[in-house]
Amino acid sequence: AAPGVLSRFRGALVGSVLGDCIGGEFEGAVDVPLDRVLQHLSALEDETRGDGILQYSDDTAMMRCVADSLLTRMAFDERDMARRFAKEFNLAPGRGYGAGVVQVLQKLAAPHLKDVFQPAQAQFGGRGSFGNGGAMRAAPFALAFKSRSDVFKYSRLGAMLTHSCSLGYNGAALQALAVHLSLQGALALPKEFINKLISEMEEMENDEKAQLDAQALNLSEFPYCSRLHRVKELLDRNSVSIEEVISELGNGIAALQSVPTAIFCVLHCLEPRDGLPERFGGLERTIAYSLALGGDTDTIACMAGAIAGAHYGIDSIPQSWQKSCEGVEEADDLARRLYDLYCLPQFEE
Ligand code: R7I
Ligand code: MG
Ligand code: MG
Repeated sequence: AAPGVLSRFRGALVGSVLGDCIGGEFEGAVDVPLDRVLQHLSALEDETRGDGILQYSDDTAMMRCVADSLLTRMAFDERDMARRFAKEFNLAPGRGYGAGVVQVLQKLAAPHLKDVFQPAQAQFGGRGSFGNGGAMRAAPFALAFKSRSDVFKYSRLGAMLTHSCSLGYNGAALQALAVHLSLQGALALPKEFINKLISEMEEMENDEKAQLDAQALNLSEFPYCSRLHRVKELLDRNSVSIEEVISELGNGIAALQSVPTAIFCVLHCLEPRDGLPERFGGLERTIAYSLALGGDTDTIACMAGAIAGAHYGIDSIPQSWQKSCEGVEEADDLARRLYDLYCLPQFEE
């Protein structure tokens, strides 16, 4: 039976934390043999290792700030969210933040900062960051807002607190949209799922700022749409190698090289795959496959984990995996509370 809505909410945030914690092992690795991935995953089943041994990184730390802010303010409040990012960074600066975003987080800590979007706009010579830091924390927007337009609007604004380049915030909106659709069961029809993403991104990228950024970075006119078309082509092939996925979609720290990749991982792993254990369910396959791509593995697995968790639900996630990762209980609690908020009629705008 298809999972219920609450199970999907919990699966989304827990799946995101698992991807971050489990994927951290291979972040930045160029070549990750599948054997090593499976070894890493089977070690999670070892009861003698102790609970919460795999620590979460900036991906989860910032996702928690987003969820906490939306829950406390019962709306998107940019000042509150910015303050939480800065406070969290100050408390635990060693969680593996991107090299550039650290400057933004330090500026956001200034008590009398007038415009909380300004520090992000000063990044990278004024163009802003195109990193995937906005996308990695975007899932809670899909759990907090019902309408697609609100999910879009607020996930973009939330990303703009650190990423003012359109590639950065549009990547966040794409990730939030993928979680939004997955929560509604849209992955039951994978072709329609990807077509919906493409048509929504066509509208989003048909925008002056998006076109200027794409031009300045020497990209095609509709960068996300063209990557999503490549996702579609790869899905249509009989067999796809890891090398092809990396060269067609990327596995890097830029949102453009990781959000469509994460979406591909989820779609590709809807079915059993050669080389992955038969006993694996879809969420386990998705995370294992994301790790095998190498590169920005914690973030790609975190984003793929959120989309897949929203599809398969919390009961698809092995207990041993949940016990191995720091912050799972907290993420589960945030998901339950976001579900309660989602069910409140007054939260509809
Ligand atoms: O995007 P961001 O928060 O980093 C997230 C990543 C995830 O993988 C996390 O797991 C963590 O490891 O970091 O942080 P940013 O510093 O804004 O962007 C990440 C990196 O992308 C930067 O440090 C740059 O190397 C690169 N980058 C750019 N390089 C040149 N020009 C981002 N934007 C630009 C740019 O405009
Ligand atoms: Mg990280
Ligand atoms: Mg990362």
